Amino acid sequence: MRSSLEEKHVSGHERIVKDSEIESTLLELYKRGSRKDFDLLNIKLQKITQPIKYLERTLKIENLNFNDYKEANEFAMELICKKTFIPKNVLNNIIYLVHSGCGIGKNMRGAMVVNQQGKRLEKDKEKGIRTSMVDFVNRNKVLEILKEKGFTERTLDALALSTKNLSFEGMLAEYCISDEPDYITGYVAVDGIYYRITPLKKEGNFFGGRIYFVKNDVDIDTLYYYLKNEPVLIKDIQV
Ligand code: PML
Repeated sequence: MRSSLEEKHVSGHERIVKDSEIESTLLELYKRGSRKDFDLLNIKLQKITQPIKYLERTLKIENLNFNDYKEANEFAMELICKKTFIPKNVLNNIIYLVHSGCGIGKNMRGAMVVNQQGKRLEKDKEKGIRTSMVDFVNRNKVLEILKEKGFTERTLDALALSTKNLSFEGMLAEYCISDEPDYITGYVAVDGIYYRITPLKKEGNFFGGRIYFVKNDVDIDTLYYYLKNEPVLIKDIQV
């Protein structure tokens, strides 16, 4: 589902479901899209013909709170430096990009891809790369568990994306902040853990985005193909 207003993207969502769930899912997607004002809402249905990869469980959630977003970003950078060996000053500049409009004065549509030399590898610097084709075998059950623990539907979607991302052999870590100005919780995914960090961005900031940190020898076409086209279903959650 994609909705827009005056040709500007407003919201998007994707599900992988069985035939028997199509009707109810269409309604869910419509309801989700209509939470925000739009003048165009498209819902597209696509049959999955390729084999589905099943992952046993999500990354494990570690929920962490900090005094302010600067302190939180210091912690986030430590995690990423340790894994990627990108020098701190280089990493700092890369992370600053998603807090300040990605060098193009607006949010990228997808994620930045950065290797261990701190070099950006996206094929298109405005589009970036979008992870899609990922869902839970039983999304409602997982959502219920997360909500009981005080997490949100955003956590559910982000956890699915980051679990697929880190299941790619050449992916080392992911950094994410929301582009919603009042959603200040973000995360770093690394070594099987989803570090859910509050606050990872400054309240009121309209900028946000994702950075995928990859190995130097990553094959960019294989990475794009896996993240965009290979269907992945996750069976269970770790909280
Ligand atoms: C969380 O609540 O676990 C963080 C989710 C970040 C979502 C970023 C986004 O808006 O896509």
